Amino acid sequence: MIKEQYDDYFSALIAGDRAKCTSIVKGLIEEEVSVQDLYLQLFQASMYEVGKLWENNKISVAVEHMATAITEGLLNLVYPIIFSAEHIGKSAIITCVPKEYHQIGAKMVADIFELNGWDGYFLGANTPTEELLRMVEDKQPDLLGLSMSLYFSLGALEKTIQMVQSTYPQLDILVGGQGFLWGGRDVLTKYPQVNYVDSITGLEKLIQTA
Ligand code: B12
Repeated sequence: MIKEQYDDYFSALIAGDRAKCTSIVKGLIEEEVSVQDLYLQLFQASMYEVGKLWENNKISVAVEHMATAITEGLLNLVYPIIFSAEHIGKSAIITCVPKEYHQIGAKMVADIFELNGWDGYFLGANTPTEELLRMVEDKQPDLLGLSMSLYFSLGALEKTIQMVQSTYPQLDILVGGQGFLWGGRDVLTKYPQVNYVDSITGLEKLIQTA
């Protein structure tokens, strides 16, 4: 279903046609396409394609910003599905590491927790570690998810892990994001309780077996 609509959706996305993108997504939701497929095959695939065009100077920064803003808005269309799951009394905090502005992937991760009955507290981009610690103190989550899209955020990620673990050594931490495509996973072996998960598919398997 998504395959047939993808090209039309992508053209509308880079043309800034919000109405058309919205109508395609609403149609797919009505056809009961799963949230996971919508996230991976439509939103993630199109943003990766936007990234390639941007990297190769085929679209401007302004078009990339517009496509990002449209995608962030469209994520809200699935909220009625996401928040309809029965809650099971578990919670996760999901955030981007300091100086990391790529927040769509992290938002999807928080949504997958909600879809599986957890409270998924999403803190967004560039969260200062002191503020994160305050939130952990307040919410006492079962799990912390850290998102890193840039390889050069690895130092910030390690610092965040060290600060969190100095106060909450037992807290399970999941890390993910495209930053790890360039390496960095070996660094994680130094830290107990920290696991890398490559996608929301892997995440869902992990949540369901936890
Ligand atoms: C949109 C975008 C931006 C926007 C982000 C705005 C926003 N509101 O999010 C802005 C304009 C801010 C931006 C800035 C930059 N960007 Co940019 N950006 C992108 C773009 C086009 C899309 C990102 C996106 O939304 N992807 C879709 C999401 C759904 O995918 P995802 O992040 O991979 O998330 C999935 C998984 O990775 C995983 N996941 C992610 N986090 C987590 C966390 C956990 C716990 C788990 C379990 C899983 C998980 O699950 C998600 C769902 O499957 C990408 C291209 C691309 N390939 O993604 C480049 C890209 C990420 N950007 C890139 C770069 C280089 C930059 C800049 C340095 C550019 C510059 N010179 O200024 C700056 C850095 C800013 C900063 N300090 O963060 C590079 C990164 C290369 C690298 N890894 O080092 C990319 C890949 C583009 C490219 N091909 O060169 N960018």
